[in-house]
Amino acid sequence: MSDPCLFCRIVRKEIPSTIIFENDHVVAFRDIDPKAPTHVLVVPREHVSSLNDATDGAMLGALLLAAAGIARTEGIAESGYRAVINTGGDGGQSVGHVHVHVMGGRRLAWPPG
Ligand code: DGP
Repeated sequence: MSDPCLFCRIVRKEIPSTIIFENDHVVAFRDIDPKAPTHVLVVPREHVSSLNDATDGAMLGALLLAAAGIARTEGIAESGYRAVINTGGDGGQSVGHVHVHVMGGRRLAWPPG
């Protein structure tokens, strides 16, 4: 049976995506439905369902360091950006593999809707 996790399949390149960065710990690819001029998802190679299930501090650090690096290479580090981890139903999480949204390139409203 094929892996039901969409992002695990993207990590393994079974499903095409526009990957812009990868290292031993994380893979980053463009969101299929961008909500800002730059909208990248950073995911761990290892399957972790949500932030609620994350116990590996090194993995979480790798996600955030990759997010900051992507902001620099995307040219939004100085103008500003948002790194968001939607978690659970009220948090708006729709894919059950923890991921950081890196969004920028326009002024983002606060608070989010
Ligand atoms: P969230 O709602 O926080 O779980 O974010 C999931 C994001 O994943 C959402 O912004 C859309 C994106 N997404 C869903 N399916 C795909 C896909 O097949 N490819 C890519 N690149 N992004 C996807």
